[in-house]
Amino acid sequence: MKFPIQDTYQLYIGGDWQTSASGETREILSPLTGEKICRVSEANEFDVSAAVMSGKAAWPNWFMSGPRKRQAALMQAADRILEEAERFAWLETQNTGKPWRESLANVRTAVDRLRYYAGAIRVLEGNLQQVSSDVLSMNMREPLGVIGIIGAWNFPLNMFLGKIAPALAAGNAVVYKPAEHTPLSTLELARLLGEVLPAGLVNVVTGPGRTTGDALVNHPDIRKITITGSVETGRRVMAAAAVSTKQVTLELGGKNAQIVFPDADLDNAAQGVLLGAFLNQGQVCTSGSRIFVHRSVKDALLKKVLALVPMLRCGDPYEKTTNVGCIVYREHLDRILAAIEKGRLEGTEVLTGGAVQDISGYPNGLFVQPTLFGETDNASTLATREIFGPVATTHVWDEEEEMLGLVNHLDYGLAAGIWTENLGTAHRTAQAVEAGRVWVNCYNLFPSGAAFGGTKASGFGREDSFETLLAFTQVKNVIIDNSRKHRTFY
Ligand code: TXE
Repeated sequence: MKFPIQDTYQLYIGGDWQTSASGETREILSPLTGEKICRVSEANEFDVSAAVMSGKAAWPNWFMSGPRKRQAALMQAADRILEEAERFAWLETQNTGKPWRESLANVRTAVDRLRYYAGAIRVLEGNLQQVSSDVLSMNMREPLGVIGIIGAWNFPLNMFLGKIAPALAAGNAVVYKPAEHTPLSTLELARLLGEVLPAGLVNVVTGPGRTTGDALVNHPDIRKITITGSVETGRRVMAAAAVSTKQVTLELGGKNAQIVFPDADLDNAAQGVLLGAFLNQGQVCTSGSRIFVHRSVKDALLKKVLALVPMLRCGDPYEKTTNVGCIVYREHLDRILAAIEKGRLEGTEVLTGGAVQDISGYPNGLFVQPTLFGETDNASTLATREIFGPVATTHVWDEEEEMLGLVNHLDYGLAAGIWTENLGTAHRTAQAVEAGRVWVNCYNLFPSGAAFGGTKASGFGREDSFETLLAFTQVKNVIIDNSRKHRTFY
């Protein structure tokens, strides 16, 4: 299996490929081989402005075409993407190094998001109030205009489609900036979308956050910014967006706890703990990297978890049996290895993993072993900083109240997992944890319709749900007075 990749990608603006104003390009490297995959253009403020202008020209007609036509176009886009699912999955794996099977699952999830919002737009309604026999007040939902979207590199394909789908469904246009290292699937998807959607509705500008991203955030005609990234970047973007009174949605990662109660089904919990900590090589904002296990079941759980480790097959991502691929870029691999080393220096025992993984045929591949630390100091760097790699720590607890204090003491508040057979325990704990998403007896499920997002430093705003659609609209109130009577002020 192999699909074509262009040598150089230009910017996708107004339904066409355009050379960047500066003419500058950047090399995109394969995390599997370290070799160049392609080159992409670097957009500066003039390019961003051109993209915003084309969005501005496109969205009014798109909105006025009505929900039925918008639904049909989004459904058509979904069908077309699914027809080429294997190609998009292949491209995603080339650029990210994640297992091909996982990339394929990502394509299906993303297609489901398009279909979800295509359906949702048909039931999006305003409301009407009869103020008096003569006066009607109507609250009507309208789009915001042009939305600036900034993606991260861990799920490039999902992020692109999942973020643009509600914005487009609501009648907006988008200017999307993918992460520096992973623009490939986005650019190829933009080409396909251009065959189905009106020109100018979806624009893609590639380039660094500090220049291209910044130009997007500062552009006066962008009405809203939505970003997935680090806490530092999110705060910077929010501050910049305030200058031109833009709305923002921030999805900023986490340091998430998986809580195992004494009555948990330990076989289920052991599998879930592995999936929660190591899916996508741990490069997941919801990664369940802090495992809080009750002392009475600690040995039994760890024994089961360690027995399952051989099921994590790290290798050629295109092999059907591989379920652990590589890290997206070298500097990030170095950060992960440094975090592991720091953990060792802090005196924490490595129960499994802890080193790079040699994979035959990929001498330059960025592979690292799934790594589980034993009992970890809750105040250590290892236990408090988001590592965003396949690294998890064990935390043993005795008292529920104390455990919840430790779970909640970090600034992050994105996700948590609860493993128990008792519904009361599950319900009580789900309410007590400070997180926007709580899984009970499962982990890392992301169905369309389930509102996803964080609290505290993990950000705000919700994705993947009807709430998201609403957040890409604003309410316009229209009052109609049929009395023809001049009303007085009081
Ligand atoms: O993130 P950045 P990086 C966390 C994770 C990871 C760390 C660093 O812990 O190790 O962040 O990753 C764009 N104006 N997450 O350096 O810099 C940037 O170009 C506008 C968690 O990649 O936050 C990219 O497109 N945009 C996370 C995006 O922001 C700017 C996913 C994210 O990059 C910008 C990614 C600026 N000033 C990293 N600066 C999650 N929530 O899942 C950067 N960007």
